[in-house]
Amino acid sequence: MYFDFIDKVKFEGAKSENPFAFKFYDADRVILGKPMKEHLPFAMAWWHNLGANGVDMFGRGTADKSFGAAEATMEHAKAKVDAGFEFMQKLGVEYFCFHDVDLVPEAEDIKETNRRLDEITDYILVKMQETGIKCLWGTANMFSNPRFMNGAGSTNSAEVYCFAAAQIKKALELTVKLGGKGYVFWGGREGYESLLNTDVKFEQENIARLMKMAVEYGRKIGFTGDFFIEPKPKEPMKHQYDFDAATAIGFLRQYGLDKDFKMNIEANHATLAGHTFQHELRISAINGMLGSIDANQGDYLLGWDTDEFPFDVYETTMCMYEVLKAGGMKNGGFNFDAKNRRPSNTKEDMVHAFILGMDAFALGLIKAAKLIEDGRIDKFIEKKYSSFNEGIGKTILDGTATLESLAENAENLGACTDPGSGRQEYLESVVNQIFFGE
Ligand code: XLS
Ligand code: CA
Ligand code: CA
Repeated sequence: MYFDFIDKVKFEGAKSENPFAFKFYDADRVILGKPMKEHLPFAMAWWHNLGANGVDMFGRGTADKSFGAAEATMEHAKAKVDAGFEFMQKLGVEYFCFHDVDLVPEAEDIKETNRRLDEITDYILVKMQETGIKCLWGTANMFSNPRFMNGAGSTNSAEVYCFAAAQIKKALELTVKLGGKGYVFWGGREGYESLLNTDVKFEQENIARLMKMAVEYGRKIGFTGDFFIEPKPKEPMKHQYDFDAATAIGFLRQYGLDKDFKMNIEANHATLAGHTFQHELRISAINGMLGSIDANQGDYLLGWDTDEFPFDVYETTMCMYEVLKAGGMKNGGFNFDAKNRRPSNTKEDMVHAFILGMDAFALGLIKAAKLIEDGRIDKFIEKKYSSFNEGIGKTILDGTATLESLAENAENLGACTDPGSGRQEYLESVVNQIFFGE
């Protein structure tokens, strides 16, 4: 046992001062007809929770993630599985997400890496059967190995491209083996630093070719879930091709990949792109592409990917508002792609972080449901566009209007038309009333 200081973390309510209890996440509480745990399929990110030790460019790690085994060994890989499953069980987290190289130490030879992956996933499968814990999505890490310095799908080297293909092939096989509901393409180093040395068109076409091969192979081996693109505007490259949801959706449509792919939206990536988290979710949802969520938050004072545990309840509320409005996410969940701050370096801190994140999303769910039940925001928006329900507006929507008919109408309207107030401040006060009015 690695987390012997806790039993199963329980819901104790908002007044509880127990640091190892949920204050708001009550798995079986029904909200809008569904228990919280069905609204919120939480997932543990293997890489952060079991791997991130606080190392940064100024200093070594501060947290011990050895789990009692020597690092870079298969014993360590297994200890991570044991610790991960104990952690998920105790927190009531029902899913995990992984990169290939999160699971085992990468060998020099890809055949040996794959053998290790087979061994560890056999071990993981047993744990999954014992606990009922499931895989949300898998992915391939095509950005850490130096061979990917010029990209994976966007590399200049056909040989490196083969390595990328080999990793995707294996990661897809593992995702199918573990019953994963999704397969993620995060852009990694698919981007560029300088146009002086880059053929953008060539690189983007090659990325699309790789994705097409992935879809073909995935479907061939029985992958029925969703492929996801996870947009991010920068970091590690200066320009990442999957800048934001709108860009990624345009790319998928251009290359005929839109039937198989959806978006995996990460909060911190949205803010790096100069958008709100809610904006990225809305753009995905209105295009039928809200696939899954990487649940974290960034820091508005910092221009990089801080991957903090979500704590801002306004943000989680607006996220849940979008998810509820979209009718949930078929193959998606809420993956805590988040890490403890460097000085929060104990096992207790790992537990606090998940309690914080799960409570923040539970509160977001409760408040978003109230906003929807309250109905004032919906009513306002309906009324705002109501001029399109009749008269000249209706002719625009039903397609009978022409530029001439509209122009003629304008000529008869006189000097000025008032479109009506946007009432932003009023609506913001409604949100605060829902938050604090009881
Ligand atoms: C990095 C990404 C990455 C993806 C999975 O910024 O968030 O962790 O989620 O490759
Ligand atoms: Ca992510
Ligand atoms: Ca991130």
